[in-house]
Amino acid sequence: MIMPSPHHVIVATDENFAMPTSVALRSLLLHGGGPFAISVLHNGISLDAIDNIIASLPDRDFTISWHDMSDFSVGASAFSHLPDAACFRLHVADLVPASTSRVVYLDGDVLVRRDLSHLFTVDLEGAVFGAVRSVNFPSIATRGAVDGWRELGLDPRSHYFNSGVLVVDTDEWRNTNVKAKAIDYLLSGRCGPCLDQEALNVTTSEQWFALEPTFNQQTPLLDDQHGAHLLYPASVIEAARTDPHIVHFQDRPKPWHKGCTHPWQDEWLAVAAGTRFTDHADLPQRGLRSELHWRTRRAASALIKGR
Ligand SMILES: [Mn+2]
Repeated sequence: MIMPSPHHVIVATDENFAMPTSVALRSLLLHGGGPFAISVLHNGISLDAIDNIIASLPDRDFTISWHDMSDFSVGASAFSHLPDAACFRLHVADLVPASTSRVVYLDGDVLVRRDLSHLFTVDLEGAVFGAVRSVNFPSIATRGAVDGWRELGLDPRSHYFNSGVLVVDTDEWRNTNVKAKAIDYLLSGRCGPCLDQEALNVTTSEQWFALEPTFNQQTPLLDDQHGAHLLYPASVIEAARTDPHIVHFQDRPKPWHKGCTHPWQDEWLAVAAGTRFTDHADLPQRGLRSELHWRTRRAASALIKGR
């Protein structure tokens, strides 16, 4: 009998992100597809955290492997404001068998809402990876995106992506030496606060494939401007706003923090309730009040901006 080849998924976490990572993986498995081969990159998390993540996953067809990346030198030591795990995605092509040509990387602060099979078959047209265009930073030259674009010789109009969801062609990634180039850029002293996201945008400018925004619903898409500046067809924006495949809780407060008013927090909490992680004192009770708060805030914002 020929077994279907597994869909490789990579996540990266530290001890603090173990709980949200378990929610992201649980939501992935609950929506079918697969079988999945999951690799978790971490910086020496506890056995309790590992046990809890495993016990949080539904009884589906998957394997899970653990990779301690503590020795990776581009991490917290160089960039003290972000955890090591934030740069681990650069290893995405090193941890899967050579026979695997595609890996999906997911941030720990995502909620999968639909079957992701499309991401494992979509034609990347020779690109190094697929990603979703950033809503905050529509192009390389947007202030704060790649402020050194001129010296780097980059086209200021080239689009900038959000690195929370990456569909990687591991052969192209290795062939174009993305990891080494991104690390060089991180260590060059030019890089801004978005770190490996900026480094990857510099390294692969014009070499990435644009996925539809439903695969990485970024929070600014939900405000009253609806990401109109990205000039997607209205139906594409509407699908990403109202019924996304992946919600990316990119801003704080995160759904596990007090004061979160994100409209998909309830769905995130429902998946979190099925995990082994139950003792987060910080988890708020979200009810009618916070729903009203969210709507009031959006309405007030619309009034202030006059639309
Ligand atoms: Mn994120």
